[in-house]
Amino acid sequence: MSFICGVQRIMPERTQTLSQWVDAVAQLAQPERIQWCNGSEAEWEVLSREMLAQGEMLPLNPKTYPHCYLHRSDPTDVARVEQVTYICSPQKDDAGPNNNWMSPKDAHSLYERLFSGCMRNRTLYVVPYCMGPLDSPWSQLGVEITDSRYVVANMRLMTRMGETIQKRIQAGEPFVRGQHSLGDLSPDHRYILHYPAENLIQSIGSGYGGNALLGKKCHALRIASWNARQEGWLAEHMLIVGVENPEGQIYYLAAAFPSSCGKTNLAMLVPPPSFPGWKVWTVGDDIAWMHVGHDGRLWAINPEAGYFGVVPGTNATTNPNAFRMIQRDTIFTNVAVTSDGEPWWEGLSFGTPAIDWRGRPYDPVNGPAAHPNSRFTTRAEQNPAWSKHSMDPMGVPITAILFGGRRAHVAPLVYEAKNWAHGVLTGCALASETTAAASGKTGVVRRDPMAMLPFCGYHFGDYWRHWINLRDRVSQLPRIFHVNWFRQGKDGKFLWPGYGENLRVIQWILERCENRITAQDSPIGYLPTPGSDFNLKGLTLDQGALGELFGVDRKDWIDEFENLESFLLDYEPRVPIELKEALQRVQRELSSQS
Ligand code: OXD
Ligand code: MN
Repeated sequence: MSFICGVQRIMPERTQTLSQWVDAVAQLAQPERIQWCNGSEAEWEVLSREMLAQGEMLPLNPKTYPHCYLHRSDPTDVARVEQVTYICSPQKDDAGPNNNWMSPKDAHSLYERLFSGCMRNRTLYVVPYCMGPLDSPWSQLGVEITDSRYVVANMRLMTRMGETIQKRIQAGEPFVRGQHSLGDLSPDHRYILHYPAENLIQSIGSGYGGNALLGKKCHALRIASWNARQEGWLAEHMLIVGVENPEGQIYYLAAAFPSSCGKTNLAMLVPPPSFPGWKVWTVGDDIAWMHVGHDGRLWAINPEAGYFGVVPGTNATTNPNAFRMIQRDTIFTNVAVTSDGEPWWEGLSFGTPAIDWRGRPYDPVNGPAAHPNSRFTTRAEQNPAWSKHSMDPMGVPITAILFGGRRAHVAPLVYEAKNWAHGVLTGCALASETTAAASGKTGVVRRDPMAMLPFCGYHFGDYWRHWINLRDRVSQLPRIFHVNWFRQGKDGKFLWPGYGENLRVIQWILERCENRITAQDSPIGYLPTPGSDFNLKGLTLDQGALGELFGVDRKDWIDEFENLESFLLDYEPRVPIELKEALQRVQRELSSQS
């Protein structure tokens, strides 16, 4: 146990050294050889040559896409698998209804069975990595053991990886252990097991990013959220973005959206011509670790060093920064290819696919050319909007927290929570239509509190309590807002243009945070007054759009809160009283006005 900047670091006692642990895994998995990865260019040269020779990576057009490669995954292995993702906490109740639970004893014996001999004729790679800036007290070290070269190649881009981390661990720094094998890639033998009390992850049967790059969802969210509760900080599924106004002042926002709902686009937003002098800086596009700073503000670091983003829909208009960033040194997964050997995806806006994501000649009867959850992996520094403050050991101070979902109806464009408990309730009430990032049906509205449903490593009731309690420790609490870029009219068309125009919403949020403007009171929160303080200059919207974008339909909201109330019942008796009071207050106001 140690103290870092007021945080008590709690890591389980470890009796095994790094090499003893690697030896033990090797003894079970029986690899042909073991390779300790040092993160060097020479190592990448060899690895990439082997991957190309084995067909694990295919070259793309070297003239137009230098150092870019395509990886095709097994067609049954294209997304996160929530149904076989487990939290193996000592007590079942601590995992909560939001997680699948397996007892640590059963999980360990399942692991022993599945990992036995699973690396025969393969290489076992040892990948030491750091989540967060190398010199940050908030960063955490980890080691992933894997038999997938694709995983090594992606971990090189997504984390700070290599020899220096290995040395730090060998000198005694605590680390999270991750054991990964492709196994036989059969969905029946696929399991993602987390032991938060042991800082241990075991993943078998999948090579997909969210299941196999263990530094990302498994370590930086599921294990880290458990640690964060014990140590008094937050590990969240949030982008971190800096918004600079023409006066040169930068405000940092953290924003939670469910997977594939535009976090990367918002993090890399390009101000439209109607916002001269404004700049947007990306600190992170997926995960935020937030600590209470000495000044009583909440400070955020991005534990990742790269982006594992959804490709379809990315083009020079929707996300110019991402579009430019992925023109070189990028690994594409499950995109289509043109006859010129260029990557292609739906929404690219030019070119024609010749070969689909499965390697077949493209035929529209087979569905989309690129898989809807096809991805790019790129180093963060390639983003033209990359913020150098991503490297700051103490991170950036957070002015506002945004929660957003993909809601065709009900949720207005933006509203502000009335106080911290109401803000936590607003996050808790987050609901969104499902997307291709997880296996299962898409387009179904599901409750996804704080966009953490697939990622919170413990009981949601305790998690909300942890959020509520933060107000006693953060003297300058961020203000909390809810946004919805996806509202549709009766004809099914989006009412809001989104993308760069979302800066209008952010401007309103920042002006609220600076107490420069007033807002309309409503039971669900404070709303902009269209035509007065909300900047609509130069924007043409469909007729009637404003009324829907800024309106609260009382009947819809009464239903929404009834649904929320019954959702919360599943988490009793651990739902904080403050949340229930905030919920009842909204319900009272909604019904008193009807
Ligand atoms: C992701 C996800 O890959 O949320 O970021 O699924
Ligand atoms: Mn994500």
